[in-house]
Amino acid sequence: RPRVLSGIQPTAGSFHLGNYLGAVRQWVALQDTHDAFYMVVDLHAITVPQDPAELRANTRLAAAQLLAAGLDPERCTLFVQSHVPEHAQLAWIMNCLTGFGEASRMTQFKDKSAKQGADRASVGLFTYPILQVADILLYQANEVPVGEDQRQHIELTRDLAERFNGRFGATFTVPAPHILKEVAKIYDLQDPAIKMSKSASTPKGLINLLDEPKATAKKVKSAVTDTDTVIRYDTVHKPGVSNLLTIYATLTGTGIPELEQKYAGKGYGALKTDLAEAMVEFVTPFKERTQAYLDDPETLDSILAKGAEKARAVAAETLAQAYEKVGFLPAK
Ligand code: AQP
Repeated sequence: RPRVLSGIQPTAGSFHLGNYLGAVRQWVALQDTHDAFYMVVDLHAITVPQDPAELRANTRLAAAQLLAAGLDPERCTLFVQSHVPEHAQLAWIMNCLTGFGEASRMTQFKDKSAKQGADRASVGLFTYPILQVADILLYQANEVPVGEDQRQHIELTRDLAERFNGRFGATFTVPAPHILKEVAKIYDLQDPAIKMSKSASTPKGLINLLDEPKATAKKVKSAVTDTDTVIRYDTVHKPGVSNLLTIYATLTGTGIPELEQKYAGKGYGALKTDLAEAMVEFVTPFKERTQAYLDDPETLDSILAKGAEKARAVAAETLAQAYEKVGFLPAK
């Protein structure tokens, strides 16, 4: 079976709809066809300041949401990044293989550091993509299921895998991005020119999966569309409507052409009402399942401990190979 690896940050509060449709939903599907490794990336989270108690709680919350979304510890390996020290160890080697200029070209760093003020951004935020490289290469992943915003980081991963292999001999699998075109970028409900994101979206533009279902329905109903009335998929002229169609089609497993037909001659109100209902149907049990995992932290922690053990077995083997290739003297 080909292998997949992906990660998600332990965000305060909740995953948002972009995280779910762009990434987590694919993770669930890939469990059946791939040897799947998924992690909560707490090392990545501390690239911006975190309250320690909240970080710990959010790490459990992220794991609970992943299980609620359909990850099954019997069919995939679910773990917490800091439980596997090899991530930081391989990241150091990768840091030393990356050019400063090369790292400086990462657009996500430019965006995020611009928001914080370049001087205040941490060096960790700068090297974040390189830690991501290590995350992926440690597991010899063939594919990495992510949203479009991660494409550049996967390119960097490929470059560094090839560079290491070229310099030291074949060691790492060169991974490919697994990005589903239709859902690669879910847009903000209030500003369909920007991606839905926890840092850039306003509360009304962002659907948090654990929000009150009623509040979510309200956000869908007040989504920005356009002054036209036709329900048609056209990302250039009708970005707001197209985004709603994408979300609706994916959540309900309906084709977009079918939806266009269904709403022919109907107004935006009808589409929004139906989508709001579909959203409520999705988030209500999701919220309940998440809570059930949170109410039983012992079970949750033991799932994560088993996941870490499985992950470490793979990561340690890859790291040992990399250490040997680089020329580190083995500890006797
Ligand atoms: N709007 C989106 N559409 C599709 N996919 C998305 N992802 C994020 N936003 C969208 C994908 O979600 C996965 C987990 O992402 P993360 O843990 O890196 O979270 P993030 O990127 O920090 O989420 P945000 O909201 O995008 O955060 P900020 O605001 O900090 O940039 C990834 O696979 C990502 O592609």
